[in-house]
Amino acid sequence: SFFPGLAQEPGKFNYDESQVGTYTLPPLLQTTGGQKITSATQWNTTQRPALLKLFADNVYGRLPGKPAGMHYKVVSEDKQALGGKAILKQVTIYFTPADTGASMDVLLFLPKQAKGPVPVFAGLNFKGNHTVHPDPQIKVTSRWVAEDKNAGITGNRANEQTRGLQASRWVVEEIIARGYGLATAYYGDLEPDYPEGYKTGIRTQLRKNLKIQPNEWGAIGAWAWGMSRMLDYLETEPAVNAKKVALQGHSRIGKAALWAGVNDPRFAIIISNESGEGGAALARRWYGETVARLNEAFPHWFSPNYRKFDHNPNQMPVDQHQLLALVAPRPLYVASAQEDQWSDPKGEFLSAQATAPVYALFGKKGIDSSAMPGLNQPVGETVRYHNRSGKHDVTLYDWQQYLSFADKHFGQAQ
Ligand code: GTR
Repeated sequence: SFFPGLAQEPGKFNYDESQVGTYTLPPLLQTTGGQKITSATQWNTTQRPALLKLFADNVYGRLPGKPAGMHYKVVSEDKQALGGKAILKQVTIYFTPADTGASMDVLLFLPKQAKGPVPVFAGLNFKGNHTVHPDPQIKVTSRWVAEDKNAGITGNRANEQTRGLQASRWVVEEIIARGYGLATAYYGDLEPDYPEGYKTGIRTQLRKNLKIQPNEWGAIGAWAWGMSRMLDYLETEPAVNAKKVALQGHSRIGKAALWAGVNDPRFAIIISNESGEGGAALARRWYGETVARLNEAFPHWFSPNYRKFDHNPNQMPVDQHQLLALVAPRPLYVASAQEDQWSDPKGEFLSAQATAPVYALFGKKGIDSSAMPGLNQPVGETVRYHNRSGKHDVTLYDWQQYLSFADKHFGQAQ
């Protein structure tokens, strides 16, 4: 765990279905002023912008736009990666006109055999690009990384021994074999994940004399913003079909992927892998992690306004099913893991299921049944859900579902 003590602490929270109690979710198809939403046009012009603003002002904070002077530099390109099956490219995105200021290193794998621009999975990683795959040419991050005694990460510095450390979470060979590309960057390039991390991250780098406002973006906002900047770059890459970019995120990065996905309609598919509280899970359902615990453990993730709801999530003007509904009409995949009760699999399912009436406005089918599906049994069409057996993680099983989901909605990649 990133935060010592957390492994024991969640045991003190509610894991008893009989204690969840009752709650009323804020309506999807009615405005705060009481107006009923009955068409896709009304959703797009009235309800969607209103909800997006409520999430920005009360939960995640406001996002800035694309900075002027942003530019890209190719750092390396290998046309014979993965034993000749892939192109491996490393590109640095500079957020300012200078090549010395704020930047993000993108690692891109593309299938070699592609006949044209390919669909791509995009997402941020937790420990540096060099941990995504053991290929020795991938640059080892020089940024702050979280301590990990088991992996030999001490002094907040990455090392050669951590190459490929997270490879099981990215299944690069599988993604390439199915005809997709993969674009990833280290989330710490945007903001190091600790309470004071913003001081060296883009929130400070992009704005001198940052004074944190009540609806200021937090680290989740910074990571989400970086995802959109990665997409800006992908739009300039001729080998990529930027209209077919599926954004994937796990856990805290899953919360950020949802926030990026609802703000940036260019992302064609959104995938939340065990994003839990502050992500896909309903806040009003008292089970597993709570808003209070989230804000106490991670005071830098959300906007200061979110703290107002620490002890009364019922007072929030929104709940997370509304965030998921903002993905509509685009395909959305919400995934849970059974042993990850901290993320509240059922609360993630109910939230995904609740979006069905919004997808219906667009003639799309979400999840019909309100019954939690069995283990490893994905359900739903344009909104899909599974509860995988096993622990909090991203596995080959998860990726196989995402690849098939992308095949279905993008048309087979190869
Ligand atoms: C936990 C946190 C969760 C989730 C997770 C992760 O400590 O309580 O909300 O974000 O970290 O990112 O792995």
